[in-house]
Amino acid sequence: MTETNFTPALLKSDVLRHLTFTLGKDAANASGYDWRMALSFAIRDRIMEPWFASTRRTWAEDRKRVYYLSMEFLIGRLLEDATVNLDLRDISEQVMRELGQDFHTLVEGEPDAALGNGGLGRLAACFMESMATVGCPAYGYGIRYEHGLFRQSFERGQQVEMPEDWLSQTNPWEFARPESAYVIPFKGNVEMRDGKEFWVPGETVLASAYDTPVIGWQGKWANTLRLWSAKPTKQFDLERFNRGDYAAAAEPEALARTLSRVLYPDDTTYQGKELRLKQEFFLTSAALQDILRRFKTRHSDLRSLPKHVAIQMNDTHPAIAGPELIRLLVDENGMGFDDALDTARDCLGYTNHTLLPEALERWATFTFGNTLPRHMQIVERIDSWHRRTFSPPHYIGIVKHQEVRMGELAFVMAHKVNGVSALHSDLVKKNLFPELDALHPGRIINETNGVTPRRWLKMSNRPLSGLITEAIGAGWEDQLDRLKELEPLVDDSAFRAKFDAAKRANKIALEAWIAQECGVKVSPDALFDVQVKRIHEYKRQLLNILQTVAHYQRIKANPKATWVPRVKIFGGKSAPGYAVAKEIIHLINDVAQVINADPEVGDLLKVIYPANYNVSMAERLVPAADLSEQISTAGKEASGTGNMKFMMNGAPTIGTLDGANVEILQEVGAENFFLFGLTTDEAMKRREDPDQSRKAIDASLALQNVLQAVAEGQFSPDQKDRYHGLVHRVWHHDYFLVAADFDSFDAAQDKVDTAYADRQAWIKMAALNTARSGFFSSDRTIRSYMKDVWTIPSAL
Ligand code: 26V
Repeated sequence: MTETNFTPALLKSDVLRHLTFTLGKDAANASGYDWRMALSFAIRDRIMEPWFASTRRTWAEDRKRVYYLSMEFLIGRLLEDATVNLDLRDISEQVMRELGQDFHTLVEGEPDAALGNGGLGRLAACFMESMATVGCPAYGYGIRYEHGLFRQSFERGQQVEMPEDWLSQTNPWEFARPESAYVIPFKGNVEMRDGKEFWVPGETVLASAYDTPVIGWQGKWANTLRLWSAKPTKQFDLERFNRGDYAAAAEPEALARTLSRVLYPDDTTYQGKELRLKQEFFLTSAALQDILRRFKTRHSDLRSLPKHVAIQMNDTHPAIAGPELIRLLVDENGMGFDDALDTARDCLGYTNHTLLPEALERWATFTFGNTLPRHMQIVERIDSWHRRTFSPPHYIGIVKHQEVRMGELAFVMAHKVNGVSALHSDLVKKNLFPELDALHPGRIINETNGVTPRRWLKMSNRPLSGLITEAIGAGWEDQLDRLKELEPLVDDSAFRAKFDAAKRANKIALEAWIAQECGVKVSPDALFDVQVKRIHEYKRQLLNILQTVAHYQRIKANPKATWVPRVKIFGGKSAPGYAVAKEIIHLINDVAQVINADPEVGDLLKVIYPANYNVSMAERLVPAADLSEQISTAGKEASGTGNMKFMMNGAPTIGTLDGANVEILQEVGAENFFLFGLTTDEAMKRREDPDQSRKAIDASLALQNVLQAVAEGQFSPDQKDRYHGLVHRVWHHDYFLVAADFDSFDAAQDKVDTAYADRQAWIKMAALNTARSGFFSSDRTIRSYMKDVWTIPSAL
């Protein structure tokens, strides 16, 4: 990069040039959209040099590359992130001010790229940023969904889904690469030709590439996110058109485009939908064809592929990569099956992100064989090869009960399998793949998740990141362990005052936003208690809202007592077909309405649930949080990554011993963490008692009162029996142990109140959370993958 790129004068002239020549607008009548585009293009220009330089170096030094295959990339906005990593954030603000524009307002005009559901997709986005930051040559491969995750609104307290439309505006960050396109085959038959199997597809679509550069911290390295868009192989049926059948002439086009039309919004229950399988193969085949094409421009011996190529499967969604790579090597490149299998496995790694049985992918052999007939044969062959070679004591089948099990397939086809937190990786070994672990000792490893501190601290929390730089100097952004240097300062009252002021500034900003968004006035003196994540029974938003009701009842019983004022903030979407999750959303909104309208309660308790939680909303909420709710049933949350963002931003956790909470507790110390609830082992034991929830309710007067109020319709006066079903489930089918953990959670919340009331002690605890969060940088995670899974050195 040349220093002159960084002068405000040059940036300004580039913005104006783009406004004129790229947007075709006169400054006098340019809209906010036009100005944002002009700035985005001017910033984008400054990414090109590091991007090209990185690519050139990778080629010149013939470096090994990582290919991160993911059905989801939950990116959010890119403009401010790019300015931060190029060190142009403040200059951009200044330049736009001189042009009469408010940087903040412009930035917020950018739609979120919401090409993901939740944790798994956001992790992929953090990994892309960290791979660029640590100089790991990499490509992300995904699908360029026309519609990302749906927009959520509430109508009479209930979730309503609307299509999301991020591409209806120009996306300034992507480059169409129509020259990089691959034919993706489906269906048809396998025929024998000269004693070899030969796939004759029944239909084909074209995968066409769109590239987005991903720039790392300080622009030292940049990688590519390559997203595939489906196009028809046959643009247009000219014969039909000429016959006058205009609608039918466009059919192949319409059919092909459905493939990249929409992101599946259910990340909790697996449904064997053919279109989903086709999407998975579409991504995977396009990526592998692209990888082999790139490899072959330099090398000819495909057996050496693993020396140059590491392919990471983000969950089982791209697990067809095993069979597809074998197919490409055997059918299209003449390699023998056993060599192809070894080659593929030496390239492939598999990350597991969930233990929930209902989320594990299994395809009916009928669907699988119909859609991918050649792969069905290859899967059978992998399966029998595996049994023959390792002769397991018990039957392990990739194909079992007329289903293809994608977890087993991914495991067998990967040289490393990893969980995403210490506890989770243990459970992957002990509960999910015990037999496979015994056959392949050492294959399962742990790679605890992380988050990028550039987006989640530097960019989104300017008051705190400014204070950190003031306190320990610059350079912590890519050496997050340096936050440890803050530790001695927590005993300095001047530092604590500044830390508190930073948090307060964020809370005041959020207060204004809540007023505008929800029409509710909250007090920044209250404790901001935040639970934001997808709505799922195992994440137990129900436990949180029921405890909120208990707290409300106690205030009502004794309104004059001294209460620590709280704002309970919820955020999150439910899968559209997940009825129980939708009921929980309804209940939260109903409870909010009653409590927020109660004059006797006033500022003592407010319940806020802004609609359409997404990455950008997280960037507002996380910095303003006083308390982080991480309250999943032990053994169910693979890792969590929101928990890490809150910790970094100085919000202590109230949480169970689940996922990465275990490691957060370890890092921050028990005195700075509000632990409650059953452990994984205790939870499993507890479920053996069919009467467990009734016993817990019998033992808890508080819970009895809460359940009675909800069941009676105190929060649904317009429909008193609305929550009969929900309350019945807590009594009789409480698999996620809401009742069993209720009193323990309630007591922990009480400790939070007591701790919060001691202002200086609380600020110290909050600051220690930030100071001890260095481990949770995704840079650490990526370096560990590079060493233990990918065997790739840094290019920096
Ligand atoms: C499953 C399915 C089923 C088929 C349809 C679409 C779909 C989409 C996603 C999933 C799997 C979701 C698994 C997931 O998101 N796991 C989360 O991964 C985070 C990153 O490792 C981790 O922090 C969370 O604890 C974990 O729930």
